[in-house]
Amino acid sequence: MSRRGRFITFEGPEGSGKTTQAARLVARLRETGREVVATREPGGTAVGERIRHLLQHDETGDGLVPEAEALLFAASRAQLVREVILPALGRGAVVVCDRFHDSTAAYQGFGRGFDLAAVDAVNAFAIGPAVPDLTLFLDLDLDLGFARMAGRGGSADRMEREARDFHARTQAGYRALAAREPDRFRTLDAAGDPDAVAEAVWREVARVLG
Ligand code: T5A
Repeated sequence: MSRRGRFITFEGPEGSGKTTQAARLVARLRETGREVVATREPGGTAVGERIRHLLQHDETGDGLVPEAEALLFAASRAQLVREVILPALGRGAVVVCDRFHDSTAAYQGFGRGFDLAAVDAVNAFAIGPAVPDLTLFLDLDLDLGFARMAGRGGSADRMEREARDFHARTQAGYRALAAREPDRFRTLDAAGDPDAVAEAVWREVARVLG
């Protein structure tokens, strides 16, 4: 399938502001008259949302072994790519995704400690040609992120309940991934106020959209 659109992903630790910034970017892009497809991971399709529930909130998920967890994230992604992302890119849309395959590398690769080459292979199988044009890594001090999540209220999901060490490995993993692919990744300081972060996001997106 020919690919005329652009694919932008948001990544980062818990509470770094991905959902907030993805929504702001989508609104600003739509003001330009472009077709914009906003989606998220895990989820974004009927199948993916069922997988999301299992991974995050269903008590059945408490029995998941880490290998099954990694493959379920990949399964949700494989569905999203074929059902939503590739068709949208083929139409020339801008696709904005809140988390994508780098989350599996960071959380399951670095966080759970799986061999990165194996995780890369699973990711490659799941995403096929849907490699992001731009990945915005919102980097934030872990404690600030946890404080934001606490301020938002609600109960923590299965991944959020992981130990701080796990989240520290994940964040270090993101930094390693950004260093590994400097052309695709842009690291943004997520500690600023939402307007400042949104301006930094916009500068990077404008560069990619031309
Ligand atoms: N996961 C996911 C894997 O382990 N492997 C995978 O392959 C994938 C795809 C997904 C979970 O699954 C894991 C990672 C996650 O643990 P989720 O519900 O999608 O779970 O959770 P997150 O992606 O972490 O999203 P969150 O909503 O939890 O955090 P966000 O999106 O980073 O932050 P956001 O925008 O919701 O903001 C959080 C709070 O901070 C405020 C917001 O108003 C909100 O209250 N805020 C700010 N406050 C001050 N200054 C700013 N600049 C702010 N920006 C936002």
